[in-house]
Amino acid sequence: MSLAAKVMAGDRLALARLLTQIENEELVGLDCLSDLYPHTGRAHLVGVTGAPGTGKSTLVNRLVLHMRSVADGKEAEPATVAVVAVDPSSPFSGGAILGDRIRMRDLAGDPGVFIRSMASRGALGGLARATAGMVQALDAVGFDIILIETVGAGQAEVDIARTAHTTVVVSAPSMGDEIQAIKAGILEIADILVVNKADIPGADNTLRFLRATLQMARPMRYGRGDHIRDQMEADGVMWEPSVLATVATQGDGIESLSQEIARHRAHLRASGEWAVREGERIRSEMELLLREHLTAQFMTRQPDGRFEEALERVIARKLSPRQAIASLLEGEG
Ligand SMILES: Nc1nc2c(ncn2[C@@H]2O[C@H](COP(=O)(O)OP(=O)(O)OP(=O)(O)O)[C@@H](O)[C@H]2O)c(=O)[nH]1
Ligand SMILES: [Mg+2]
Repeated sequence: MSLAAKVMAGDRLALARLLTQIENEELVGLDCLSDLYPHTGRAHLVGVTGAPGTGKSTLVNRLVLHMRSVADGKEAEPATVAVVAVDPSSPFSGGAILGDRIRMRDLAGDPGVFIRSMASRGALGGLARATAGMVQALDAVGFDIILIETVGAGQAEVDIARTAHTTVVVSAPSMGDEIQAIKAGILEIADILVVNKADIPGADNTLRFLRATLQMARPMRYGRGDHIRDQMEADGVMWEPSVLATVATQGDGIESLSQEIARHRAHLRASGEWAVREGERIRSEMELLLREHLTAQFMTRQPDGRFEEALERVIARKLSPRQAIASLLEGEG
């Protein structure tokens, strides 16, 4: 049986192996992913992002437990859930992965749950690509909901969160996260805002601050001239991001969060935004692949040292970047 067939038959070991191949960008894994691609497109992809230590993993763990314990909509069975946790592997947080795994132990043995941690070694661009690939594989095998945990510290993480249908941004009181979140442009991508650690004094301030900021940011959020969105705004079917308080360690607010995630999915479906986001997602994935492919092709065709030579001339201000690229491209033909 081929790897793709095994994975589709529900072989978890084969799935784990495939995810490793995708993470390492091995050709066999990427080919297998192409075979699985026609089966993707059904899962609800939910990004959970926020500053380090805000409680994302604890929250995700609780969410999974909750989602596995309630019926999914009209269907009698609970939704099946997969988690992809992207852990920054700085020397200081090396223990985080182990910690996450221990917290996830409650879920071991449930065939409706699959959890995968990956360390962010190497380039973040590669990480975003690997994450997208792993999510596609989990989508293809039929998980209803895929939670993607990333540390929202910069643009690369924001890009990962952007591959989701629904983005949950997690803050915690008195950590200066609010400012950081705005800096990283993370508020703009939030469909749901969570103030976790609501048991800590100061949580009310954070809630108020985020609600006020959201009000101010709103006119800018969809002001990009996208006519479908403009029309949706005019029709009054625009999603209003909500701000929820949770205490992940105690499970407080988890049910509301889970319901809000489901409500957002229903909104995306009903408004047509699901298809819009799907189109944007796939377009940016294809454009990224094309860019990488063309760049790699161009670089391999360059005689040794020619690009570096041009780079030096740009650094010395003898050429502009535009002129340098134009002359390199000219030299090609
Ligand atoms: N007081 C309080 N502590 C919490 C709450 N949720 C999580 N914590 C604690 O906060 C710490 C960080 O929790 P994690 O779930 O690992 O946070 P994280 O955002 O996943 O962290 P990174 O993945 O390292 O960015 C742990 O010690 C948790 O027990 C909460 O609601 N209240
Ligand atoms: Mg975590």
